Amino acid sequence: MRVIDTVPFDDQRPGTSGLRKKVARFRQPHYLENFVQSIFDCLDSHDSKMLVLGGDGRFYNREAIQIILKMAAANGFGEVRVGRNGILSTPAASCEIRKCRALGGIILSASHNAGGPDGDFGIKYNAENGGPAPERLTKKIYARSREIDGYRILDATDVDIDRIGEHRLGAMLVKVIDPIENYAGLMERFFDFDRLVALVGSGQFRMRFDAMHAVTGPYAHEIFERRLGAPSGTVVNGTPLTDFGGHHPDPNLVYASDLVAAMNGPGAPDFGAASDGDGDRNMVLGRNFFVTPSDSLAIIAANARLVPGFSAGLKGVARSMPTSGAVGRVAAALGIPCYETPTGWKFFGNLLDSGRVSLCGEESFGTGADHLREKDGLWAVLFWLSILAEKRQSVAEIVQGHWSQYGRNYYARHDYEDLDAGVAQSLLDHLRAGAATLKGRRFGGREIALCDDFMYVDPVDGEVSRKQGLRILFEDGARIIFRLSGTSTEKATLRVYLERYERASVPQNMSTDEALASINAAALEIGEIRERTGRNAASLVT
Ligand code: G16
Repeated sequence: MRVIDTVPFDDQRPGTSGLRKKVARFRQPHYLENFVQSIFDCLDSHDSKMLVLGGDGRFYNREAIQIILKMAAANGFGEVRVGRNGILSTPAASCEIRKCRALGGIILSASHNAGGPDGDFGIKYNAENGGPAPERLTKKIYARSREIDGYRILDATDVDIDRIGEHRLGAMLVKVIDPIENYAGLMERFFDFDRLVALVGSGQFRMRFDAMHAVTGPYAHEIFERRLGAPSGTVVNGTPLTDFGGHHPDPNLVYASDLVAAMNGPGAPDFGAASDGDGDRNMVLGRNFFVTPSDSLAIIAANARLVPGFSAGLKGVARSMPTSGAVGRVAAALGIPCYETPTGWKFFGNLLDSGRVSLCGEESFGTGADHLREKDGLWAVLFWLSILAEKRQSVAEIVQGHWSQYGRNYYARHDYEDLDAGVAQSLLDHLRAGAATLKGRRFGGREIALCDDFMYVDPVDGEVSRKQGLRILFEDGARIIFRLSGTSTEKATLRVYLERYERASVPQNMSTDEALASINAAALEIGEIRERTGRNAASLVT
């Protein structure tokens, strides 16, 4: 065991979901090691405890795993369970941590960000509940990273992580595990696989799942094709590649354009879905039809009783603040609470652990439940298949039926990417400074009822999170939210969330652009977006 002298880096503050940086930054001498040692130093006691380790297979995944294994051994862990080939999707890692009662886990991923030598890399710590480290821990890790002066590492040869088996690294046991088995088993218990086989394996129903050359490929082949009997070829781009084939593994209408084209073209399948780099996001499509993540969450809530995993009904639901209010309307009809949290899956952890909610989701293509403590892309796809198996309607009919019962929340997120960080921050600061003066002003025929900076008080531990996004609420229920992304690695991304509600009695046939045009115009004006950024429009609309 060697103790290596080091000096702190000043940029190791975890963002919305762990530490994300360019690969080149992570490969700088001591950079990864400093952060890993900072994590280890902040855990209560890890002597002889178990750690779960894996990642989404992106460039630098394998090297990072070898370093972390040697550091875990030198830091006194008793056992590390690592996914074969270094692979573990984020939901599968959450599943392993919970199943083997590990102290926690390290997941190597920059999620939907591009990979490869010039792309992004990331590292996040998940706690013993299987969920992302809560803010009090990420703050502690950051503080530790600012003062670290050494890290411990074992001098040893690399461990063979490509075959299932057991190895010794000093006194520590390394177990190379099948990354799929426990996760697939959990899905079999949550859903009625016989019913799904009757749909997916019937030969009458066609689906396409795009794994985007990211981590879900092997999971999707196993679950959809082997266990549910979908024809081979249902899963496309199913081999994980270190650079995701040069694409952004981000399941949205822009980056999953091949899937979108297939779903909108002649002979389109009945159902399409995609997942992201580390398998926690999902996008759901019907023939010529896109389901917004916010609507998907609401529709899952409304159909919860269709799956064995929710046979007792929902205890409550939660959505991140920028996510549309659609799920809240379902919760009100069911008579259950709907919690509103800041952006970041970590904020759902306490609500799930305390049994307050069973289902949660975010506008950023994330949906999940109390079966794990991470959002879960394949789970959401299996849920949609369960709804389709029961209703035997098209995706479009299911969504339109939902709107005709609950009304429709027209919704879009406008991203202004690659902004100068100072410019983006000053735009937010300006809004913050003027927030108090906006009440009562009218934009596009709507009056502003409230403008504030969202603050969250965790109902379980009382922890307060401030400055979680500028909210502009209009009297008719329309909203504009401004916040900066916490997952960009270099420049800043301004996110502007637009929403407007129409009652069930009104025809729901406007396009989203049309429905939100005046709200977008108000956002441009209130935020002085053109003047401050030089942009006339968002670079990405989802
Ligand atoms: C992460 C978080 C999500 C969050 C998303 C976007 O997802 O886990 O909770 O909604 O980032 O965050 P931001 O708006 O700050 O960029 P993922 O899939 O990237 O891990």
